[in-house]
Amino acid sequence: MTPGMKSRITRRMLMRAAGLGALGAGAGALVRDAWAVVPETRKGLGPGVDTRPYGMPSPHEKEVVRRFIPWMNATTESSVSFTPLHALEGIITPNGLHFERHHAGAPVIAPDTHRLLIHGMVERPLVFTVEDLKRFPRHSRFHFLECAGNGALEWRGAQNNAVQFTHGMIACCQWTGVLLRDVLQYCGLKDGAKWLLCESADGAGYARSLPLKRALDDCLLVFAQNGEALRPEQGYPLRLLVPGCEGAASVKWLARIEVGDAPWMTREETARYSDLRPDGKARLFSLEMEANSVITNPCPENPLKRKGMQQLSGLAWSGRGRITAVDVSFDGGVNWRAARLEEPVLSKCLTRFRLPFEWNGEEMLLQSRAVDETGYVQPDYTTNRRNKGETGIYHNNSITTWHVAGTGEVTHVQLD
Ligand SMILES: Nc1nc2c(c(=O)[nH]1)N[C@H]1C(S)=C(S)[C@@H](COP(=O)(O)O)O[C@H]1N2
Ligand SMILES: [Mo]
Repeated sequence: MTPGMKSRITRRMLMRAAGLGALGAGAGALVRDAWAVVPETRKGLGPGVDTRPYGMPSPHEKEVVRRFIPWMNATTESSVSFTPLHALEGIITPNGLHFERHHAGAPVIAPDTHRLLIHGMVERPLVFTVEDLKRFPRHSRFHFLECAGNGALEWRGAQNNAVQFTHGMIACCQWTGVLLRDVLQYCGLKDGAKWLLCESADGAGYARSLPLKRALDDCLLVFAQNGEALRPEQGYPLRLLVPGCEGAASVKWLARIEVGDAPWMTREETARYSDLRPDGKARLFSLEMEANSVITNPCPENPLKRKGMQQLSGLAWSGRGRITAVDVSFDGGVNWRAARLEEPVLSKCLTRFRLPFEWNGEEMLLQSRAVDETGYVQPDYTTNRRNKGETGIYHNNSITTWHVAGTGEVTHVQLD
């Protein structure tokens, strides 16, 4: 730019150049001296290529971290850390921000000493190294992983004023691995085989029963997430991924698969991860995560800062397939408007929805409601409670309500 051009830059020109004409007042500041805004950093040298062999986010993003709730569990080794959903864009969770749920901490296991034993009702009981498994055909697939306890705080009546805590037990990665089906067929399944026991190498001796039908569908033995090796927290060097199902089924540090004809009824599928109904009976193996959604902007962590155009967005997902629609209400569920679903819209994967709107300081009750390809519609809190009972803490996919005050402040409220 020449000094002569400088004086001719008007606010309208700047906005048009950026394609922001519709934003109205307040979206930018009037420039009087363009030279005054040349960054200081352009005058000096930044750190060289030898300073960060493995890159980290800008120090200005240091608040974007996983967080945990100290009172929730007795120890941090058997606990959960939450994904900062409010600070993320698109549908992929960066590896360092993937929520963690451990029952005995995250062990660091050397890949060359790790083994997977497959035995029980198979023709050929075999022990695999990770290298052995990598010789099967590989697949990379985008899937969410969600703990059945996501939303549990709300079920318990704790009005957590942060989307990180109401919905942060979810993450979404491109997972790379081999099909469990291929490996099981290589071992040869015996007639009558109906269930698997999947057991880990961690201190918890964590184990879950998995219906064989599901194992032969789209389950992956995973060794990579988002293009790099699994993180220790996610089960390095090998984990099971059961797409669309409660996270507890996706056994990390996977070390043993036993094939049998009935479920094992381990602690983690009876005393835990089951839903006690009002009639005294429990829902067991309710594996599929039902359609759910939440608005991440605005949300308690992202209040509205000024009037005018707002960029509402959020996440929707279903363990049963693709999301087909997300509706947004500004008045607590009386009227609904269709949000735009951003591509890609994939099966058993997070879907980003967007809906720009104009805000003039009015109070709002914001809600989102997801619909999946089976026609399932995300329920409101009261309906969901009626179906799943009053005592449970798992499988809460109720519609969430954010109250937006005239100041733009956002709080989590419960509508009956
Ligand atoms: N070996 C082992 N596998 C495990 C667990 C565990 O504690 N140990 N936790 C389970 C639960 S309850 C969930 S929700 C997911 C969490 O996976 P993540 O820590 O990668 O987010 O792992 C599952 N697999
Ligand atoms: Mo979980």
